[in-house]
Amino acid sequence: AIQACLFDLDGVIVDTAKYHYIAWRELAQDLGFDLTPEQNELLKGISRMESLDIILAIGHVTLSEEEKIARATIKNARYLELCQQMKPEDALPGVRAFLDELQADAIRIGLGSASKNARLILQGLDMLDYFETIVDGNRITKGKPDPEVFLLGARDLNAEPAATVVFEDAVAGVQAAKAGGMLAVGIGERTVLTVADIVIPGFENFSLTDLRSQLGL
Ligand code: B16
Ligand code: MG
Repeated sequence: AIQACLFDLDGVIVDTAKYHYIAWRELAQDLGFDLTPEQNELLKGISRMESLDIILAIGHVTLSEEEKIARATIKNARYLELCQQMKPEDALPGVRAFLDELQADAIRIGLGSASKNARLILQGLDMLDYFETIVDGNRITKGKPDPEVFLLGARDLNAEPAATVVFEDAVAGVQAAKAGGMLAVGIGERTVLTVADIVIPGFENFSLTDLRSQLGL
């Protein structure tokens, strides 16, 4: 039986990637190069400072550690400014109904995100109350694809990894779930999320019954 479900935030609960992209692109342009939407894909599920390193490599720019922190701080302030437009109706289609179903079935719910802004975002969506535990970028020492984020979440919820389902849109996140011995539901495309147990386009028209039958549980 499914004991717990752990959700990634960006790309699963809400589309914040578009705001990350605007803020990272401004940082790149300030440094004299552009960032394409395809390059932005590489940053999904990756921590803030690792994302910055990837972007600097794309632009062939080298910065001192101080300068990197300063740039990342400006990027985050801009990102949070953009996130202020976020409203409860910005939760991705079907997510709320799915969480309601889990709650009604007494399946425990947690968040496993690389973001240090996870609480703020959930607050903006008015969805904090769904989550019994939040494991975010402030708590973890190793980013996805390391399983730490989801193992901590399962432990907080007293769930066995093998009875825990992770919902993830990023390749690194699906890998993290599998490395932790969990069931992984990819949100996106099968061609991209190759190691997921099942892949769905989103939560619209997806019920707990569908989850159980597709996982063979
Ligand atoms: P922050 P997730 C990740 O969140 C995003 O996908 C990734 O693009 C972002 O760089 C990372 O959070 C860190 O975010 O700058 O807010 O700490 O998908 O793991 O929920
Ligand atoms: Mg994500």
